[in-house]
Order: sequence, then C-alpha cells, then structure tokens
Amino acid sequence: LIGLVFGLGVGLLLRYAIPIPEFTTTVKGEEVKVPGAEYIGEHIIYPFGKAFVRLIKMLIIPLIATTLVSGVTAMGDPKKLGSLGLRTMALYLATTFFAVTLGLAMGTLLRPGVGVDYASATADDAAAVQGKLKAAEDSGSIVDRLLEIIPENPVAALAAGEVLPTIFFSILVGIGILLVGPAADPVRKFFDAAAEVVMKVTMLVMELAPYGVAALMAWVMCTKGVGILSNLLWLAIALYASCLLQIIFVYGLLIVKGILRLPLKQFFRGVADAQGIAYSTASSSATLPVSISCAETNLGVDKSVAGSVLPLGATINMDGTAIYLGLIALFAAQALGIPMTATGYVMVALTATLISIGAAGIPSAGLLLATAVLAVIDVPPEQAIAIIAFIFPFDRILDMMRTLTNVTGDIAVACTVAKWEGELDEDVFRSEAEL
Ligand code: DAS
Repeated sequence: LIGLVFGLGVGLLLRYAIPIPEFTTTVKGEEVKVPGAEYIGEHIIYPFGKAFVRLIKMLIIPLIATTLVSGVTAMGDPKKLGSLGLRTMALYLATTFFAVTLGLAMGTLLRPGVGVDYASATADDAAAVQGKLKAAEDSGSIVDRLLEIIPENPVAALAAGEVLPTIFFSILVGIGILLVGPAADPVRKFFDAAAEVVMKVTMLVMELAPYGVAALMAWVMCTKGVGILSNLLWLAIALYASCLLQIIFVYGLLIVKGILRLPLKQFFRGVADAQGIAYSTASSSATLPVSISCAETNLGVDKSVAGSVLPLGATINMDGTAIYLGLIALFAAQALGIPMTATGYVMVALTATLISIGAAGIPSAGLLLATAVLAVIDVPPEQAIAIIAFIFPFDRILDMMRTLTNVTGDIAVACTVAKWEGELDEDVFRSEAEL
C-alpha cells in the first residue's frame, strides 16, 4: 500500500505538476518527440517495475510444478483417493467451472478493459497483436489446442514455460507417486521440500513488492494518466460482483441449501472467521489453520475430512482465482482490441480452471499466473507483461476478495464431502457459531 501511494504520488507529480521538457527519441529510424513524463516513465522507471515482474514470472513454473505435485500427493493413500478423493475433485472442478463462467459473463457484461489504450502504445505492438491473431487463426481447431495440453516432451514444456502442459504433467506425477506408495517416498519428500523452498523464494521476491509496486504505479501514471484508474475500478467491480455471486449462489443456495439442506445463516457465520483471515492475509495457505478450525468447530466437519479436503483445497481449489483469470483475459482482449471467439472463450475457461489448480495459496498467485491465460488468447509476451505490470499495484485489493472466495469454496466443499461420507455433525452445524 505504501508503494502504491508513493508510486501514485511520484507518477502524478511527474505527469501533472513538474514541467518536464519533451525528449526526442527515434522509433524505427524516425525522430519523434515524447512528453518528458512519458519518457521518464517508460525508460527510467518502468525497468525497475519490469525487473520485479520478471522476478515473479521466473517463479511461475517452479511454483506450479512443486506445489501441484505436493498438493496431489497430500491426498494421502490412493485408497482414500477413491470415494473421498474423487468426490472432492469432482466438486472442486464443478465449483471452479461455475466460477470461471461467472467471471467470463461479468467481464463480457461490464467490459472493464474497454478504453485502455494499449494497442496504440506503438505501431509495432499493434502489428504484433495482429500478427499473433493471424497465427492464432492458423493454430488449428479447439481440438488441436486441447491436445497441446499433453506435452510430447515434459522437460521441454517446463523449460519453455508452457503452463498447461506443466500442470497436466505435475498432476500425473503426483498420481504416480500416490500409486507407487512408500517406495516413492523420496520423490514425494523431494517435492514437498521443493514446494517449501519455492514458496520461500516467492516470499523473498514479494518482499520487494513495495518497490516494484511503486515503480509500476509511477510508470502507469506517467504513461497512461489518471484516466486509466477507471478501468481498474471496473475490473475490481467485476471481480467483487462475481465473487459475491459465487459465494451466495454456488456455495449458499446450490451447496448449503440445495445439497446439504442446512441453514445458510449458520454456514456464513461458521465461515466468517476464516473469511476475515483470508481477506486480511490474501493467502489461502496462511488461512488454512483457521479454515480447518471453522469447519470442525463451527460446522461439524469431522477431522478426517477437514484434515484432507481443506489442505488440498487450499492448494488446488481456487474459485476466486479462476474468476479473476477469466476477467484478466477479457480485460486484456478488450484493452488490446483482440476479438474473443467462441474457441477463445472455451480455451480461457479451460485454462483458467486448470491454472487455478496450479496457483499456490500465497498473495498475488493468481496474477502471477495470468500470463498463461493471456498466452491462450495470443497476447504478445511484452504486452502481457505490461498488462500484469499495470494491474499489479492494485492486485492486493483484488487478491483479498478472491482469497476470501477461495477459502469459502474450500469449506463449502469440505461440508459436502463430509455429509456424503457421513462425517458431518449437523447439530454442530445448526448451533450458532461464536463470531
Ligand atoms: N492469494 C491467492 C490465495 O491465497 C489467490 C490469488 O492470488 O488468486 O488464494
């Protein structure tokens, strides 16, 4: 927040208060005059912000590969993978699919990216976007795009930073470890430790967030001006509205009323503490102990279910993040003037669902992985970095709401699985939870 305010101040001063002479620079051999603030923003400030975003992009593949393998093996013994595991996974995928659909619908309705002048940034960017679009049309049918999720060479896919094939391969490795059993313990322990290491490195990088956010915020103000904030406001409105709808309709009416046939009021009182921690920490992992305590103490979920479904959910079930990924894709498409085709919508929905599985339960994980969804609608990498860099300074306020949604979804699924496994004490659920 300090970085955000500081960057906002510096950017506004440079753009509106301090008279800075025009700079002359050459674009494609031609001399062009650039307003001083824009030149300083683009060539002096942005590199610091870009360095921060690159640090984050550096972590994407390691984060997905380690946390996903570790998350899948956290399911415990393959026999548990049976009814409980499959029911849990089926429910996670169902709630996430509803979430992505909600996010895409809201993004289409509110159109938060319209009016962001990215495509006109430079002529060659626009050409790059067109070029990518042409390539996209030639990239074959939806079936070809889906087949691309299966990596012919997983190491090459990891090295190339291809997110979907990495997710696909990581889930298979996790299942393989489970099926091999104790003999695979060294591999399982390696991935558990590697996940911890990568999370720690991510936390280190996030220590730089105030400086990165300040640079990115100042760059946005210098180059785009305050008008751009209205687009971010619409993005926030679209996200908060979609998350509230997901919480009220999917978790409330569909799951608690529809499937559990239990009182809504007690559910929302029961999850309130976990929601408060999720909103303030913006981290599902940090909220996990409170989620487990709320599920057991307030909602009557047996320890055996809470102890397996919730840690898994904190790693692979992120409905708020899935909503966000769908919204970011539409935001970028609208900002860059990339038309969204039906194939585009399907690929974004599938990618957002799969990537929300791979996102770690740490602050801004959802935004870190958004580049993979932007790649699916063929946003040129430089433009993707610019969009992520532009949103990053504001991501915290968005992350708080999507983490609250993620955690609420995890607990709703835990109650349902507990009910189906006959491990839900409905008297505890019905009792008034202490707030
Ligand atoms: N902050 C992530 C979480 O902990 C969610 C996200 O970044 O999208 O759930």
